[in-house]
Amino acid sequence: MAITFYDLCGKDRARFSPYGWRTRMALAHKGLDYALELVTFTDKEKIAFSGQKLVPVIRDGETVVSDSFAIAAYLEDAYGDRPSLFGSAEGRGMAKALNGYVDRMVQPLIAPLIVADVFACVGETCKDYFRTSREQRFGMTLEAFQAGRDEKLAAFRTALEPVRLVVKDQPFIGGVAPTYADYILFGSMQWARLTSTFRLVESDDPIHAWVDRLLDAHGGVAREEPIAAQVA
Ligand SMILES: N[C@@H](CCC(=O)N[C@@H](CS)C(=O)NCC(=O)O)C(=O)O
Repeated sequence: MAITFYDLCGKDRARFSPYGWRTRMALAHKGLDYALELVTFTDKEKIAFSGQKLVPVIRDGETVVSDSFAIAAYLEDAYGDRPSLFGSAEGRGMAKALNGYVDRMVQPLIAPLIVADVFACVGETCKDYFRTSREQRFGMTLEAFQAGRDEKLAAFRTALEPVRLVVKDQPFIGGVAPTYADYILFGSMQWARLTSTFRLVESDDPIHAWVDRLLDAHGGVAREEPIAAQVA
């Protein structure tokens, strides 16, 4: 069965979605080939068949799955003969807890550090949509939301402490090799790394070394992605 992966893209086909990276790493982990369909912020009719408006989406034969965690769970079940994303039922539960933690507690702390930089990486035809939708969400301009980011950094770094405590003692959350639990927070770090030159963690932070290890995982698929911030 051929998988089609619908991933978000910005300017110059840049793929920086944190959720898209979770799926991209999951597909690489499973060693699955796929056809790629890039979807811009204003091009969502491409995923109308999924019955919702967010990417990532995958289509695998007759099966359509949206939401990055649901996609990981689907891939785990449908491709049980490939390397496991969760390790066990217990691992799946722990990964889901981390997914909720990153979505609800970490992502909201990253957005005010980089959102105006992300805007610079969005394609011209999507800029109005991105600005209007995000400014409505945040209740202020992108620039005001990102202002004073140096002062907001400490809260973000503190929120990483639960993961830092793990990866200072072992290479990955998953142990000696990465699992889906790693890809969840990695997606957020990769989002910032690709769209902004703002330094989220110091180079001596164990989180920095962990990100570096994930950039090398699966043939370096994450490191190969061009840094949109440099061309924006
Ligand atoms: N819970 C979803 C969230 C997906 C999501 O928010 N995707 C963003 C891209 S990062 C999106 O499609 N945004 C479209 C928009 O803002 O119009 C997941 O884990 O996949």
